[in-house]
Amino acid sequence: MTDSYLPKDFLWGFATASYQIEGAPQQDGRAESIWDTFCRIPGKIAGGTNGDVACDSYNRTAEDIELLKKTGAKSYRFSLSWSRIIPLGGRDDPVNEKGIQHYVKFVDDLRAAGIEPLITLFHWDLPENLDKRYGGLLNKVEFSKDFENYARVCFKAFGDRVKLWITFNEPWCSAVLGYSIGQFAPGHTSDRSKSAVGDSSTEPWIAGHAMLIAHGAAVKAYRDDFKAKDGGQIGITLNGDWAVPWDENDPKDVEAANRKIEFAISWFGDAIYFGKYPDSMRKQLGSRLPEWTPEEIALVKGSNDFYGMNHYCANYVRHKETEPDINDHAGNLDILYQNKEGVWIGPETQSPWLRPNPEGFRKLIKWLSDRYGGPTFYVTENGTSVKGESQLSLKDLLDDEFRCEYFRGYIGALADAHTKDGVDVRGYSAWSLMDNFEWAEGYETRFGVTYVDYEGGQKRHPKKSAKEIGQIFDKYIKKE
Ligand code: PNW
Repeated sequence: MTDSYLPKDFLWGFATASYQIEGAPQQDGRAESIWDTFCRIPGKIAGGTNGDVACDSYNRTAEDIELLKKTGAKSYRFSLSWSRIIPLGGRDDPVNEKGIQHYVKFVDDLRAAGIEPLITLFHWDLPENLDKRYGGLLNKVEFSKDFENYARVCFKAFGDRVKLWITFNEPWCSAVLGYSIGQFAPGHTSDRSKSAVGDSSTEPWIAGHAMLIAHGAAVKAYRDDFKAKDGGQIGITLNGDWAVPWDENDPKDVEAANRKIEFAISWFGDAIYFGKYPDSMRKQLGSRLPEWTPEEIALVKGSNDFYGMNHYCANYVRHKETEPDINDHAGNLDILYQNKEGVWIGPETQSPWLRPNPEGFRKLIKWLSDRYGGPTFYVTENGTSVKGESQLSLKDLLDDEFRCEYFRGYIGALADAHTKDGVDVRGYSAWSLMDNFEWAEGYETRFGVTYVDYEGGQKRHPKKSAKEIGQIFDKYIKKE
């Protein structure tokens, strides 16, 4: 038995994102986002699918709230579709009242069900028009002004009802997967065989800088004009895995493991908490990493009320002796699943990048807490796919013991981090409430605690994990 616990009033629930669940791309005045156009590029999405229907959640909000209620969830993290709220995206473009009304009703219905909304403003689905108009994330001046305007429209419309705001979801993914590897929208890469556009030696760093400035601008707007009245909190959500040295006795591997985390997380975290980029990044990237102006530092430094942490897995990391490649965005190292003793870091899942390792969660949240002066954390995503789940019969896949075990391990590790390491954590959103459009992996990879029968009228079938999560939290959350 464990003595570890989570605080009373701990806010636990589930997470989703607009493009992954909503469908209804043309309904009520929505215009296209970069993901609508990206999905049409042949070969980008497994099975040639897209988010046109997804879970049809835009038309099934009542059903989704019922699902949440059944789990006992206290909160729901979801993202707003910028393309529904300001279809053309820009600060001089019209606001779409129908889009606003949809989310106002959804938030009211959630609250009536006793579920606290956590809103993400940007979960990757940039209005296509802004990419066309000025290059989207590559134009920090235009992008940050338009993002601030969009954020203000949202604070004004929902601010009295929403107390937790997340500006950006995983800027690393937008920057690296969208502007270097080309695996995510808008699909830039300097490899001309994969894409006609892009310069992956500079674009990811430019896009990352633009998101940081836009985040800072939105936080300033909230603090200046909304926070006193609405009393909410605002922060950014950063993704990051734990890194374990391939050879614990090799100082170069130890350093590489640290460097991996700096390139993935401190890229954004150091900017927000210290107003600078990590030295390891400056050393490798030189002038390819943007310089900070004093105005930008003033905007970005100190711009988190809380740290939103997305976390899924751990990797072994081995340093490279060679000079870093100009496109290297990881920190001149190899990412491995097995160390030199032949030990796997965790079992296989359906996602090539995801190998569960709960101890890594405890270590990383402690690492972050130490580095950033003990901020308040909300874990905004954590979850797993299951190898071969899509091939199972309905009966077998609903019995998702692998996923239950994942949650037991990870939530236990979080309670240990809170109790034994003194980490201030107040909430947790499991990814995901239901199976959904898993970006480049299409619909084959499922992360839901609810099975969605896409061919069978979108019927939702709760898996075993949907019930189990509440029991796990019940075990850890203090009653008094
Ligand atoms: C996160 N990687 O994405 C996102 O926030 C979710 O939208 C997504 O569905 C979820 O994790 C599961 O994948 C990631 O390749 C996508 O390392 C890819 C990676 C990490 C996170």
